[in-house]
Amino acid sequence: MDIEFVRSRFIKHFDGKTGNVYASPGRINLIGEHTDYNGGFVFPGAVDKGVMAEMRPNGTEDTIMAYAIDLKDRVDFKLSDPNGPRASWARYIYGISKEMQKLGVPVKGYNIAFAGDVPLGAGMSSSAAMESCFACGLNDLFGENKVSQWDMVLAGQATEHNYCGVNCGIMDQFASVFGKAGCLMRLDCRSREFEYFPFKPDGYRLVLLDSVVKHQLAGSPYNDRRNSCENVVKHIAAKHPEGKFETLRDCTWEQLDEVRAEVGEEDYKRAKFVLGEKDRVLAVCDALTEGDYEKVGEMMYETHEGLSKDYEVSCEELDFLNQIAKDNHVTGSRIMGGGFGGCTINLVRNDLYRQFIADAKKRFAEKYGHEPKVYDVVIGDGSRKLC
Ligand code: GAF
Repeated sequence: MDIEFVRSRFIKHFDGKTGNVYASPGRINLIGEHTDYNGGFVFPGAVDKGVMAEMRPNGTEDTIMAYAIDLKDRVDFKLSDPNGPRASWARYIYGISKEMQKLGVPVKGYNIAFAGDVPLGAGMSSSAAMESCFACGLNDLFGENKVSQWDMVLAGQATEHNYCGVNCGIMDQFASVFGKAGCLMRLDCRSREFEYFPFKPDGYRLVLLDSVVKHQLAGSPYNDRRNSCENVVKHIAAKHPEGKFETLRDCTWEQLDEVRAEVGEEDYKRAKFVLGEKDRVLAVCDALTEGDYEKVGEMMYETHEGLSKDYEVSCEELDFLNQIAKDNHVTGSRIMGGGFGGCTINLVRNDLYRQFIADAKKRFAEKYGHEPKVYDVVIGDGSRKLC
């Protein structure tokens, strides 16, 4: 994807004039899944794939003319329309525009054409890439760049909550806005403090295997998982009126055990996964600092097990890809992102890489009739204006 490609479509679909071009990436996450909305830690990085948009004020009060280049779909709508557009991609534009207005940005009518190369439904957060790209553009075109990076992260998250039906955490939008080439970022989702970790594993590489099974987070089991976690916190808080319990981050293993019978086995198992995952992120950061990639890999397998058996966000295809990784002595492998399809992320020794990929393609195709897609991870920069 390059600027000239997006620009040529922008010119063709609107009045021949050019605008400004912005880009934002999708993300990977080494470890720390479903911990963000539980006040825990995550360890993502931006990727070299994302969304690029050309945008230009069109002189109207609040008419947005939007063109999704990849879908060849055009939708025009007014920001004052209380319902907004129906097309799911256009709701991201409507939602982020409304959220930026709430932050005091005087958004007026504009034209926008955008394209992306983050694979859809792969768990690499194409939606956060859209939100942060559009937020970056609106901040620049209408807001004199006064909105902070964190406020843009929160505006993206609010877009998911208020216009797209997904009660997500802040990991994806954070990674897309703050990403830095060559670095993973450890984020404490409660305090919002974060640290860049240069990531260049000597002798290993990260590769994603995309099952091409599509997940659908909206109005879905994702929100159920979040409700389960919140339910456990509510029960623990009721038992300990002296304490302050906002998220599972505030809860101990003992407190979780105390409410096991009353919350039921399903919610218990989900909360158990989250408590373990919080510790695993910190253990992985320590292991990375020591250059102990085998330890990092062990934790990744543990996460997969928990996401599959306790959190129940895996599927047959992802469990199969994980098994293939084990069979090929891959150092670490796990589901990445929200789950219910998408990718596994694999930390693999350079000398095992070729054989692993060949075996995964062969066995997956034999079982499911198509090969998994393979993406070598390149850690790239966050949201930016290109021209
Ligand atoms: C999705 C959500 F959008 C994130 O906030 C996060 O919860 C993730 O699933 C799971 O870690 O990508």
